[in-house]
Amino acid sequence: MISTLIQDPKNYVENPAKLPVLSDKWGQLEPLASTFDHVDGLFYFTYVVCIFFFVLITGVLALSVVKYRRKTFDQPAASNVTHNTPLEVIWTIIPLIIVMVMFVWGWKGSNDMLVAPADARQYKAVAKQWNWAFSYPGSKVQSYNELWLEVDKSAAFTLQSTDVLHAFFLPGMRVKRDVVPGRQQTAWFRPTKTGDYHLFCAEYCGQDHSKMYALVHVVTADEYAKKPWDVLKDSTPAESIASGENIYKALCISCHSVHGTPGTGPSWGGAKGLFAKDGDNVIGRAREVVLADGSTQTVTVDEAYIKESIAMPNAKKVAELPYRNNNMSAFADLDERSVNCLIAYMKSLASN
Ligand code: HEC
Ligand SMILES: [Cu+2]
Repeated sequence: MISTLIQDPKNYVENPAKLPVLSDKWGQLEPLASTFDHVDGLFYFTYVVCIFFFVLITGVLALSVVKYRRKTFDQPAASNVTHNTPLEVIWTIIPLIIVMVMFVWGWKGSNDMLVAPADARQYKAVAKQWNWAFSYPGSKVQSYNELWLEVDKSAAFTLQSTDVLHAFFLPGMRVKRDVVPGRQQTAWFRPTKTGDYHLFCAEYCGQDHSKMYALVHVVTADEYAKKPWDVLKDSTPAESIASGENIYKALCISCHSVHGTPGTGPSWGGAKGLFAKDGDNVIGRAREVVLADGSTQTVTVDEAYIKESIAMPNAKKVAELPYRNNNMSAFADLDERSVNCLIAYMKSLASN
């Protein structure tokens, strides 16, 4: 599920060389990689209209200021025009026509963007602080911060947020949609070129918003059929630990450290970590937790506590400050194999 490319979300920021380059030409859109060419047409049309009228209006204005200025203090006004009906009709009708062209063009285009074709593949994208999780039709495995799509095949998304406002922005596909908690949004597009594309979160969503990023791979039908996202290795304990570490880096690293350094959430390792070593055994440490009703309780960290902390973080909140006042977004949709890999990784961090 986690590819080898993944995925310390911070990697993308630290290794920009890995990323597709954004168009840096002034005033130009990203190269178009979907069927939504009306966005480009409308954008450049509006752009040209704006430049034309800017030059025309400021030009006439500047010319008049110079040519018809009062040259001596007592020069009388050369003329005293109050209105000009034909001219006023013209400068009302022409802009009206131009604006109607923009309206119809944009209205038709935005209608096309709302309704996905019937043969579109149905994906789900879940946004949370600070990562993206993607579900594929006919596959139980999700991928994180990395998405695979087939070229020339419509992809329809339901968009969900488990915490705050995010936005699903693929500049190359000409798609941008807010992801609103408690509400199901949709978006679709048909990628037309193979390659790697950006998916940014385009709505400020907290401290690591700028690192909330996913890489979108548009691949051929043959490559897509191999399910490149389905690569979770967990057949040996060592593989499970390595996979757990990858998932940690994709989903949890922004709030949890593994060597004792405090973060938004408590560290998984170090003297106050989740597990301690007792000879050859790994045992859970004691935790003071706050229940939903506000009462406190002492628990011993075990698999059930970890699973509950992942799926329902508010059921038992760590009582220690500042963690008690910080929130973790729920990962209720994380599949069981991934959770088991995470637990294997957490246990591998046990120290004396
Ligand atoms: C947005 C920040 C954030 C992210 C991302 C996050 N957590 Fe947390 N986590 C917290 C906070 C804050 C707490 C402490 C408050 C609480 O218990 O809800 C916590 C507590 C926990 C606990 C209980 C820890 C203890 O010491 O008893 C576990 C287990 C846990 N998180 C697992 C995870 C896993 C697994 C992931 C990734 C899949 C993850 N967290 C991602 C913020 C986060
Ligand atoms: Cu976001």
